[in-house]
Amino acid sequence: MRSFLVRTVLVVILASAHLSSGKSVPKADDDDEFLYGVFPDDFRWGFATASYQIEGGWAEDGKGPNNWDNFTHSVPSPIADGSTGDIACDSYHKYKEDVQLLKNIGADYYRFSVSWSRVLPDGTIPGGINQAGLQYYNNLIDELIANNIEPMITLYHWDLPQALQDKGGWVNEAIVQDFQAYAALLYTSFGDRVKKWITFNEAYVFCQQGYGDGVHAPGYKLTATEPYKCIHNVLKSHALAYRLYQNQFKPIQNGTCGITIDSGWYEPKDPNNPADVEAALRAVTFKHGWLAFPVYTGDYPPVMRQFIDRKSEQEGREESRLPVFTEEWKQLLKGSSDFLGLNHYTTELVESVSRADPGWHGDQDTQTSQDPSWPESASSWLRVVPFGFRRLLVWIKETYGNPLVYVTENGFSDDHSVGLNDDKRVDYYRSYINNMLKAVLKDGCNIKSYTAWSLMDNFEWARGYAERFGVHFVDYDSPERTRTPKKSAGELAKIFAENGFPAPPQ
Ligand code: GBH
Repeated sequence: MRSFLVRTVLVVILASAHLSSGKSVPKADDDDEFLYGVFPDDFRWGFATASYQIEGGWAEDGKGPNNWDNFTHSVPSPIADGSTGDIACDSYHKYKEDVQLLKNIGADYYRFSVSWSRVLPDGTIPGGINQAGLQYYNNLIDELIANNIEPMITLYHWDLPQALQDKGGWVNEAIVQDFQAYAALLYTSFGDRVKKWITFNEAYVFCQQGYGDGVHAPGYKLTATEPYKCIHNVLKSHALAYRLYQNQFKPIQNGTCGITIDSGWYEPKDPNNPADVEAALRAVTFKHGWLAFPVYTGDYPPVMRQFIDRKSEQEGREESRLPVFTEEWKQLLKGSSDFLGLNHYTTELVESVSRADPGWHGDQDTQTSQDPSWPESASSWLRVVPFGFRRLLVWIKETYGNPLVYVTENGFSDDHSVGLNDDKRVDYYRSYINNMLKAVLKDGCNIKSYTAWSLMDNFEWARGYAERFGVHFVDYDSPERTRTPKKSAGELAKIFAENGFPAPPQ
């Protein structure tokens, strides 16, 4: 008993030492070199979209309303251009065309999400299953398979049935059971043909920006505890949905299940200042580790526990704003992902500052910014920093023990004035994919697929249709929502077909 305890304690200390020390990555001298080479033969290429951003058909064939319908319909509009996803790209009617776009580029797979309220109008099984909603996804899946494109499903990409939002959404723990029932319905309905499942897309965004910053649905502002509660319930929901698949579906269906976590890369503003170096490590740990530490170790990162507990105490609170997992939940969480889905777009500089504003931003004691010399996009937050992608991939390798990584999103925004000659997007894809190639060939990262965001221009959340991420141009003025390939579509078709960048002819 005693030696068991000693051993357990030691293992825990060693594991957390390894996990919290995650060295910051030194500057590489080959950052500016273009690496010629190809990915391993089993590497796969694809595109991603999300239900609310492309489908439209918001009130068709029995679909129930969701929190994004409500948010975009509220007055005054919280969306930059006052738009909604009511029609979006009309993919509810045009999915066959979407599949042809994928086929033309030579995509191996398509990552799309299911609109929860389209299949369960009030979010629950007792509230009734909408067969027409299931039929839509069955049709899409069958069309993909008929065209030799593998379906990859995200269960939750931010659109929550309004009936569940009305009960508190992700800050009400009851949602954990609702999500499990929803997951069971999808595994049962589609699992004979779908072998890759992603429970959540970027929980950071809908929890922090939805329940803390208020720029996303449901639009709750300035709450210092809700985003932490939200993530806590998301992690529990993820754990149960993963275990359900692992125990009841995987033995028969043979697929895999994981989670997608977004993270930028964080560079110290002053690399010679140890406080900034530590702050940069804290920033990536608060962003990526918030979700990924529980999934890999069963608990939140030690640095989050330390900072948030201390600040909560200083605020005179009885309890920490960061919730605590019971032993049982830790066990359910630990190892709850067959692969790590990664969404990455940009890099930030981090300064160490002491802050007193309660909440996820202030809790880190950091201030972030971007280098004005980094090339801009149409999105205020997105600058082009290709080497940051490689740094993040190496940090993930070292921090979590070289997990299997699927890059589930990466992309660049411009606006309608750019049209089809999207040279900056071409450069972005070439340089980011090249840095991923370095991560695989030079750094030994275990990355097996790459997903470009996005197949076509779509509803960019709080920015509406003003920012375009697609490799196909969507004409929102035409009732047909005509899709036209941009230059980047041709470039990605070439990279996909050649599996990277084979050496130029000598
Ligand atoms: C991903 O979010 C999403 O998964 C995808 O749906 C989205 O379309 C895509 O990337 C491009 O954004 O300036 O206050 O409006 C990436 C994370 C979330 C970062 C929204 C920028 C906007 C904050 N992005 N956020 S704000």
